[in-house]
Amino acid sequence: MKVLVIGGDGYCGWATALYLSKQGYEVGILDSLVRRHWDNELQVETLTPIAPIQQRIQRWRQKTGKTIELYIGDINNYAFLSKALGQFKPGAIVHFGEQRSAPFSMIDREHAVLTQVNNVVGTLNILYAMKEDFPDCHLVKLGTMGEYGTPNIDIEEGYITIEHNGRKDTLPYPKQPGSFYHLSKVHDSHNIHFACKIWGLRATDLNQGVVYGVLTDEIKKDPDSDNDEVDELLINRLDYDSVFGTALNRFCIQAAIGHPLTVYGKGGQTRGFLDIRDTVRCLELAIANPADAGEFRVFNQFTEMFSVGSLAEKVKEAGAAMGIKVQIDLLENPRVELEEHYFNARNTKLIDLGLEPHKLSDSLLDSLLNFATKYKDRVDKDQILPKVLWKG
Ligand code: NAD
Ligand code: USQ
Repeated sequence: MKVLVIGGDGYCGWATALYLSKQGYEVGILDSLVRRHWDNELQVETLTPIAPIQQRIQRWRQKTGKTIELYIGDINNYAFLSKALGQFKPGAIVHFGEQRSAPFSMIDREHAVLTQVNNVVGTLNILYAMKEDFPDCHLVKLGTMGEYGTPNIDIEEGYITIEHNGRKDTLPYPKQPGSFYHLSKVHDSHNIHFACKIWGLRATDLNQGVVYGVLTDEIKKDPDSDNDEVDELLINRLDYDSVFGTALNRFCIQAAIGHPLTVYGKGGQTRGFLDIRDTVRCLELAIANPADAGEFRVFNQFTEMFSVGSLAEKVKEAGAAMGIKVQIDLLENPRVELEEHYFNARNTKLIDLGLEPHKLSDSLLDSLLNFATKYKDRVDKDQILPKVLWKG
């Protein structure tokens, strides 16, 4: 089957494109490379030196004999998107191609507008292109667990059955997102749901939790060995700065450079997390088991729940075992969010399809800490502390 990975030059997209290619899918990557441009604008760099996309793809071909088609352009440009789809003719579209940082979306009005236009218009264009030319194609769209917020009841997978005044219905689960970025995902979900209903499109919304890790077999020098050495031309990005870096990845890199771990507020914020090796497998499972025509399916894509404070403690312990002394700082929270709350989300649908989770282990933390130590000279320490405040 032909799978177009939109956003395939990014963190989740690159790992997924290689994994699907290895599994025998015919893979295309579509990306505007705008993320590299945003890094330049913010003057931040991934911890790992990533090669240009053309070199990455060339290296993959050299190594495996597998070709990945490349389409460079913006999905907000409908003519470009429609032409690329016409050339590639996908059976499934995996859509990672969005502005994905909550702090980025909260910098100012311009960044909020950029985020919502980029994300909502891009997804709407994909829906129209599918309706026009590929009505049977399966859209696998990355949403986020943050769409739900932190309600004081259990979080279901997309829908909740409610009884009200003696009547009963199954309705989209209430959304209480915590940034203009997370809101863009809610808007996307509504648009996709509506398009499935009126045009009979098929879609899966993957409400993914926070992803950690960087090592997938495909980027290793020798994928069949236990040796963690990576191929420098295939290496994936690993963000650590306060705008694009995410909690656990940041904590490991902070530990490696001797910076106190930056826990925001009380640290009781609990989220769903998953290893990037499970991200790629979830995508494969969603593609291999497509939604029905007209179905808008929602899976919660995370494997474990942790509070950020407890993650910091785990990194401290792993550091101590490796002889790295780790300090934890409780910083004033730059965000507006609950710091102590109930959080219990269901995540059985992907497990039912066959996902075997990689639980967060000491060995994963060791490997991330080793990775961070290897590249620690590339860290710009000015990019660690948060600069974007939710209250402006
Ligand atoms: P990323 O920034 O590394 O990659 C996104 C890619 O999409 C980039 O290469 C970028 O150039 C491209 N892109 C953005 N807008 C585009 C456009 N208009 N046209 C074409 N290409 C465009 O992000 P990521 O961490 O790989 O996240 C991928 C997706 O997964 C996002 O939708 C994100 O919201 C979701 N997600 C990520 C995480 C995480 O922890 N990283 C967690 C949950 C959900
Ligand atoms: N946090 C800290 N210290 C830090 C960084 C973050 O305490 O140094 C806290 C935040 O305040 C928040 C939690 O950790 O409570 C998660 O923050 P994050 O930056 O790791 O993740 P978030 O902003 O939610 O966004 C990331 C991805 C986004 C994805 C989302 C999944 O960037 O694309 O949608 O994770 S989820 O969180 O489940 O919505």
